[in-house]
Amino acid sequence: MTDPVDIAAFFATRRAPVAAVRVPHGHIHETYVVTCGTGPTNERIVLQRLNTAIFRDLDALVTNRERVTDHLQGHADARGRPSIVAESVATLSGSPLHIDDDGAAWRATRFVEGTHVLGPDATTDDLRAAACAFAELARDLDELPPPELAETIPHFHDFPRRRARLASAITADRMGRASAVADLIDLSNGLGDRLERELAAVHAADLPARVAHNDAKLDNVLVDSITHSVAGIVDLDTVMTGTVLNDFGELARTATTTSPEDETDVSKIELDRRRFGAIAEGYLAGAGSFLLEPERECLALAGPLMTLENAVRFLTDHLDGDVYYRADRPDHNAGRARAQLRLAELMLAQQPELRAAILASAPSS
Ligand code: GN1
Ligand code: MG
Repeated sequence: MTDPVDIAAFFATRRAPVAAVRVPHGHIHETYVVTCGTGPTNERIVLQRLNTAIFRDLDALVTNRERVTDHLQGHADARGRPSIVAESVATLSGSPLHIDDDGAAWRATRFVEGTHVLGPDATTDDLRAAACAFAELARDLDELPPPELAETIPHFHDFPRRRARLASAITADRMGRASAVADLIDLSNGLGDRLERELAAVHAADLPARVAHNDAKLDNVLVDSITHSVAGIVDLDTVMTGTVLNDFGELARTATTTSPEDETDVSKIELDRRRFGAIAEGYLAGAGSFLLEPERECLALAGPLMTLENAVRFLTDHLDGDVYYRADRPDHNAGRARAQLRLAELMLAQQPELRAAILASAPSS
């Protein structure tokens, strides 16, 4: 096993790396916080071993990140505020990545001291601020000069295509797991058909292309531990073309319930409409006139869309044999799918209430 402390020594830190702690966040990359030096002048970096089976085009990853970071720095400077993006730390030879002896790619950013990521204990004020920050990010990135950002994962949020992949995984049934999860397959198909009908009714396919974060989970938001203001948005790997549904929906998926993504007792999963109201208020306030009427019209379906898409992806991975997401046990992805299906079901059942919350949040013009 490669020692992250040894890898960190290839990066241009001011002090020598001394200790690394693995961070449990994320299903894809391996993430460590590395302390460099000791005593009050120590420095910390976030070091990541990238999953190149999933992010195959490292040039696209690096170039997108640089373009997004530079653009957002310009906006931050104009507002006299620190940037929302953590500073990258290059290698000693000035490269954005270190490739180790096994061919693995590593990158580093400066740890933003005095902050923490939002979790289930986030207050409605935190949620409002986080949603506002994601909307502002989309607004700022709307002015990103051409060319279009590279597609780091092709067809990432193509829901019909994700469903088609699930159908192939069911047919192939490589692990012989399909019959044991027949209830999940049925539920996924039923909710998927219903959602596609509802999306068609509001013409969701005609929504304008936007630059989206595309992984707008609550725990990708850093807040100042004292003031609670948003100090950063992390995980820029999938910042690329999308729609507002992708980010608002991912926020709704992760912020409107306090249950974990892999809750095993689905009867505990609740949709907290106060929390939904807070993200609707924050997102609409942050977006302002940037958000067009047809986008607002579809917004209540964003949560079900992203929640169901995640369920479909987890279920597919369960049937494929857990090749995509890190899994702690053989039924982990099935459990994640079951929990996300339940949440999607609640969100679809409460569409009138969610629509009303969005209407109530629309800033008066
Ligand atoms: C993955 O690794 P992480 O937690 O940042 C996935 C997201 C899913 C999420 C589910 C590149 O994100 O799309 O929504 O798991 N990222 C990728 O928790 O597939
Ligand atoms: Mg991610």
